[in-house]
Amino acid sequence: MAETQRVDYSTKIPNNVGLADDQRVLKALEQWHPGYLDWWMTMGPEGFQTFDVYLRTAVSIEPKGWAKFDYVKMPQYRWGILLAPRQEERCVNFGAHKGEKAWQEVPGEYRAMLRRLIVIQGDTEPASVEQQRFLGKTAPSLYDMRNLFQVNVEEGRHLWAMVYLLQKYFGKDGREEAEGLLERRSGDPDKPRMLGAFNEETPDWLSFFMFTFFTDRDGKMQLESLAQSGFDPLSRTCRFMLTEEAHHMFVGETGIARAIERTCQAMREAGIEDANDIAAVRRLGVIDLPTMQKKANLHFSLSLDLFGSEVSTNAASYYNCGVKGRFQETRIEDDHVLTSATYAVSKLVNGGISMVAEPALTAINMRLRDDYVADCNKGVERWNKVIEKNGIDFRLRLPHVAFHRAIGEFAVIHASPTGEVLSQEQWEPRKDAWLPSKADGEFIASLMLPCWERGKFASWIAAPKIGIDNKPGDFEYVRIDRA
Ligand code: BYC
Repeated sequence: MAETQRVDYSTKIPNNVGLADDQRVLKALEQWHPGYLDWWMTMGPEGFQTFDVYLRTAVSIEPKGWAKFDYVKMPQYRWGILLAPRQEERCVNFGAHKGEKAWQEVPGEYRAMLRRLIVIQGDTEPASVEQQRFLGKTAPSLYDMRNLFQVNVEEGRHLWAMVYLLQKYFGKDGREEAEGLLERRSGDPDKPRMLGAFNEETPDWLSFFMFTFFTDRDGKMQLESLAQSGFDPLSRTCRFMLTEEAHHMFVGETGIARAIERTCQAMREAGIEDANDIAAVRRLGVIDLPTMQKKANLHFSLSLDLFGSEVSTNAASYYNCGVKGRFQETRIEDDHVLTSATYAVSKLVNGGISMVAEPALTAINMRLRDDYVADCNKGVERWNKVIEKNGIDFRLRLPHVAFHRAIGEFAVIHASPTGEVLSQEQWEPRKDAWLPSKADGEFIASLMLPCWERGKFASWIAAPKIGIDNKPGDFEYVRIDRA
C-alpha cells in the first residue's frame, strides 16, 4: 500500500507510509517494538495498564474525522506512523537552499545535524511519559485520568514518529539512536534524558497541568519550526504531531483554569477577599492563587531553557542549511535568508538587562522564544479572565525571561520575576516567595487525593464545561470497577 490518507491497520504497526511494501523498515520497527512495549510496561502509567480507557486513536490524516474514540487497554493502543499528506510542489522555504525542491532523502552534508535534531525531539517524548507515570494514582477525576493517559499514549506515538525517521533514513546510526531512546531515563543521574526540563519531577497534578501548558507549548513551537524543514519527511511527521499536540495544551490550559475557578468559588463562598491570605484559602481545601503563580514561574522558566541560547550558531546553521525554520516561516514577510537582517535580543550589559541588535540568523532561538512568550501570555490572560469574572483582585503574570534560568544569557545571574538583577545574598532569602517551596509542595501533595467516582471531582478543581467526545458529565472515562 502506497502513502495514503487512510491508515493501514493490516501490519502490526498502523501507518500511512506504505510499510507493508517496505520490508526493511517494517522489520526494523518490528524488532524495536518489543523493547518499546517493555519500556511502556515498566516506565509508562504505573498501575493502570489493565484498565479500559476511553481513548482517541488516529485513523486517518484528514483534518476532519482523523480520530476515533473507544475503550482501549493502554498496552494495546495502536501506536502508528502517520505523516501529513505529501505536497508534490513543496520547496525549501528558507536559508541557502531556498527555492530548491524539498528533499525526500537526507542530504549527506546535513545528516549529522538532522539526526541530532530528531534524536533530541524523540528523547523528550518518552521522557514526559516517565515524568508523569505516577499521576494516575492521584487523579482528581476519571475525566482527568483519561486525559493524562491520552497525553501519555500520544507522546508514545510521537516517539514512534521519530523512531520511524531514524530507522528509515539513518541506517545503522539511526537504529542505534532508536535503541538509545529506550535506554535513557528521566532524572537518572547516569543516563538522563537530554534536555533539562525533562529530568525534573512532575510530582502533582498542578505540575502536570503547568507542564502541559508551558512545556508542551515549547513542543508546539519546536514542532512548528521542524515542520518548516526542507527535509520533507520530518516536516510531514511534525505537521501530524501538531494535530495531537493541541489537545495536550488544552489539557494544561483548562486544567489550570478549572483549579483557578474552584479556588475563586471557594473564596467567594467563604467571603475571603484577600487572595494573598494563603492560610485562610488553604483551609478551604483549594490551591491559593499565589502558589499557582509560583508554579507558573517554575514551569515557565524551565520551559524557556528549552529554547537554547538566545544567540546560537547551531540555530543559525540549522536555518541556513534549511533544516529548521522559524515559527510560521512562510507567513513572515522578509527575505527568508537573513544574511543582513538583525533581531533584538535581551542580553546582560554592564550588569543590567538590555536589548541588543544581533544578526537575525544567530538570533533564531530568541525569536522563537519571543513567539512562545506571546503565545503563553494569551493563555495567562484567559486565566486572568476567570479570576476577574469571580471578582477577585489578583492577576497571574509571566515572570521576566531572566528569572531562574539555567541555559543562555541569564544562566549566570539571579533575577527577580520583574527582571531586577540580584546578588546571591539577595536571591537566597527571597527565592521561596517566587518558586514553590518544600512547604508548598507538601500542601499541594495533601490535596492530591484520588477521586474516581463517576462525575465527581477532587476538592481543588472544578468540573470541565464539556466532556471529551461530548460525553455527559458522569461518563466512565476509565473503567476502574471492571478492571
Ligand atoms: N538542556 O546553541 P545552543 C516537546 C545544549 S519539547 C540541555 O544554545 P541550540 C515535548 C545544546 O544541545 C521540544 N542542553 O542551543 C514537550 C548544545 O550542546 P552541544 C523538543 C541544552 O542547539 C512536552 C549547547 O547547549 N524539541 O516536544 O541552538 C512533552 C549549546 O546550544 C539545552 C526540540 O528541542 C537544554 N535545555 O538549541 C513532550 C527540537 N539547550 O551542541 C514533548 C530540537 C541547549 O554544545 N532541538 N543545550 O553539545 C533543537 O532545536 C535544539 O537542539 C535546542 C537547543 C532548541 C534544544
